[in-house]
Amino acid sequence: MAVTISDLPDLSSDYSLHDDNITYFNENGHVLLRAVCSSTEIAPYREAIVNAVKNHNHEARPIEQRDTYGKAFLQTMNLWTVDEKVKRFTLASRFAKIAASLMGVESVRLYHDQALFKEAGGGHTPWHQDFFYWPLDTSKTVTLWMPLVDATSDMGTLKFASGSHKAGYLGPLEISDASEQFFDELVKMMGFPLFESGNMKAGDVSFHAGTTLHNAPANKSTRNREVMTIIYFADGTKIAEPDNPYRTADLKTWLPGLKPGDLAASELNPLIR
Ligand SMILES: O=C(O)CCC(=O)C(=O)O
Repeated sequence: MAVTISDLPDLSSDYSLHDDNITYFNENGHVLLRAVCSSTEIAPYREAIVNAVKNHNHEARPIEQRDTYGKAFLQTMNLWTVDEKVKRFTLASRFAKIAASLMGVESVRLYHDQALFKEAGGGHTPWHQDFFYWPLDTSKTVTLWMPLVDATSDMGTLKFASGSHKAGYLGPLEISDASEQFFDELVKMMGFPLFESGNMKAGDVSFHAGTTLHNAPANKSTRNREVMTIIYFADGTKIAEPDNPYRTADLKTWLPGLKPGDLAASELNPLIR
């Protein structure tokens, strides 16, 4: 029987984040936290998110006919705005409080959520910095990345270049073969240690900063890597002048009605406490 809203577990209780986790995040630009949700908590949300992806993702091309970006994952964005059950997940205060603590801020706003399902046989995710896409005048951004199923490393869990966030914004490269090649060389040249997330249980979470270089291997397994992500930024952030077409498009889509210099606080960016 399908999950109803009243079946969904309450995700407002605190996760016990340790100072060590925060120190690690500040040093490395990413941190892996185990069991942010229990398997019992995650199961009904998984059902809701998988159904929402089925209803709202319209990719119909076989993997072989897509480019590198299209092969990497089925991307379905801002599901919280179209599905009340997903909304309960995306706006959960347990997650937002971790995000705020990691960034050392009072409170956070939502940028957007996105389901990223790397299909069985799906391709690698090239090296990139998320910040390339965002017209936000801050370094205080963080992405929550949570598998909804147990994800083994051969399904494509994330790899991070530790400490790369401290190098700041490294240039206008969208997720592509070119970003993979450029940043692969840069990672080697700069000698950033690599951190592979390895096997993750459903409900484990990695958080990474907006300028942390990351990629993911292909999904060599026969199972879909079902992942939900939520992007947060510090409350009080202003909108920066977009300097590439992706940032211009993001401004229109995720910060509707706002312009450079405005507080990033549209109706799509609720404060989450
Ligand atoms: O899930 C992936 O393969 C990539 C995820 C990613 O780049 C992100 O969440 O910022």
